[in-house]
Amino acid sequence: MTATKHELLRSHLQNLIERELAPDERLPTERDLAQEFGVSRMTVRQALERLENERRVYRVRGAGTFVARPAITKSIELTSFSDDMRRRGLTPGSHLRTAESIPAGANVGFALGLSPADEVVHLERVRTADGVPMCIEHTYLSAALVPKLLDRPFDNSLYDLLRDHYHIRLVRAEQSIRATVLDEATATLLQVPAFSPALLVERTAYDQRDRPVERAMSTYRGDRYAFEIEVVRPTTDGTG
Ligand code: 16G
Repeated sequence: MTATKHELLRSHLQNLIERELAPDERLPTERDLAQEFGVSRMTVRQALERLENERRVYRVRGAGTFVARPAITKSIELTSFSDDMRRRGLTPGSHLRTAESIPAGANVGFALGLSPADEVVHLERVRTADGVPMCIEHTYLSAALVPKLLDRPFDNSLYDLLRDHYHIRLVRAEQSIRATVLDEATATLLQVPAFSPALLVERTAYDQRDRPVERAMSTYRGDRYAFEIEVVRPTTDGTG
């Protein structure tokens, strides 16, 4: 079966974006593409609009269509504490304070789709960056999904452990971020004055089969942590 003009145009554009052009370089004009592929300008425009909606190109009125920078920022990726610190050029660390198997209770149970009496593994860890405490994490995992987890060492990344030993990859999460102040005990652990501001991030993370696997409450020092959130204005009309 031979490729249609449409398909040829699409794969040509894909090749331009992925291989031939660098970010912020201009694509050929609609007119040139239409001529080259023997299709209408409307067809070219639709193909470009689609790429624009996928945020692989952007258009500047009167100037043309440009290759977008790969739009991945921390905010739209599901990352682990270890990933975040390494990206900042810091060495991640962890002090395990609690590791226990307990009943889920109402809130954690609800988040993980369990009944309150079902067992969860609870870990409390002080997370460090270059040895400096950055965050206190309470993590709850559905015990049935991670048998014998408590027999394993927790010196390193929990997400790596889940992936390597349980074939669980966390692929998406629901997350909320709110401001809080540190009580005295938590402030001591984080080596800051009591009642310092902090960020409380609550996360329910789902695996590749969309099972809720982890409920986590992470309290980050407000003086050392910022969340970057990329916001994108939706494309309202196709006229560029
Ligand atoms: C992040 C997650 C936490 C997860 C941890 C795993 C947030 C708010 N929390 O801190 O849910 O347990 O990473 O990190 O993003 P690890 O793989 O380095 O142990």
